[in-house]
Amino acid sequence: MKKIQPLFAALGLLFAGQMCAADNLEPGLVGEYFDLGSSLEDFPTIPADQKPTVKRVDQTINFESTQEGFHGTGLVDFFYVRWTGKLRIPKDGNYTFILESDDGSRLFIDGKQIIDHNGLHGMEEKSGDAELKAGDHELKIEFFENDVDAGCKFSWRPPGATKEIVPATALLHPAAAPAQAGLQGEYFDIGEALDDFPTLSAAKKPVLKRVDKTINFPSTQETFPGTELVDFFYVRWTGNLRVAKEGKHTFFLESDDGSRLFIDGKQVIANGGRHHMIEKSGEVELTAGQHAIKVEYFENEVDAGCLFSWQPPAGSKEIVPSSVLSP
Ligand SMILES: [Ca+2]
Ligand SMILES: [Ca+2]
Ligand SMILES: [Ca+2]
Ligand SMILES: [Ca+2]
Repeated sequence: MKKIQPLFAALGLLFAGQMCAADNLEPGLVGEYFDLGSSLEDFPTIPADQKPTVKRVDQTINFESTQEGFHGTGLVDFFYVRWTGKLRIPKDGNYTFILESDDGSRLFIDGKQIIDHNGLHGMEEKSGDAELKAGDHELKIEFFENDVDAGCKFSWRPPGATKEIVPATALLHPAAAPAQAGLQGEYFDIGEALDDFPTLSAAKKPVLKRVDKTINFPSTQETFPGTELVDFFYVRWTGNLRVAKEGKHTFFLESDDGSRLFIDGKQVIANGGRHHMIEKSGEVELTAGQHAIKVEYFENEVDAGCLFSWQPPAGSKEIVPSSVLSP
């Protein structure tokens, strides 16, 4: 059994991940924990603009009674928790829900109260039934602790099944917004002629910091796109490159004036010195996954441009797309 269980757990997670990817939901409920600081006899009224003391995703609501800090939150007494998200019902039928809590708790499905287990009490159960259609339903659970012991467990009994803690695969919340794509660009105004990459003092601050989706700046004598920089500047782009398929990757930097590329701290392209729009390339074997990337570029004067391209294994040459870059 010991060997089999992790496999089942892994498959379960994989399945849950695939199931949720399409509708942008992830397992678990959003838990908002409020420290209230004074005794409670029933559910508090929380002002809409009050920020929670702790906000996190709880995979299940299966919190044993404790007199210590409440399961990683540091909250001991006089607190209130609101869990929200979706309840994924696998098939139509009559579902029994059970809240066991110290002190009060209550359950809402699609805005309708199913369990009212309020007031001050020990770790006691209360149940409620709901006739539900297969699919996702709005879920809200509230819980408060006055003092001494605190615990809260949310279980169900689906049609024809036995009582169990409602699993994370049935509790969902909207996925966080995907991480911004592109590279972090730091633009430095050097203010004097440059023969090559400048050495910046640690104290030197960029005049501009932004995320550039791609490095795709054709040559111009005007201001460098989106900046006020014309001449005598230096740019450092940093972030991660996501490689889909292991193999030989060719990278290209075409720039006026100099540029260079580092991957995982190793220089892949040297295109330094003063020059017109000239392209240089470098090849590197990369494993699938994330790689640290740094592109440096400087402009002395007159024309300024920088283009960063690649040719992945079995692909054609293109500007490195924002979808594989993260700042
Ligand atoms: Ca307590
Ligand atoms: Ca209590
Ligand atoms: Ca220029
Ligand atoms: Ca130039």
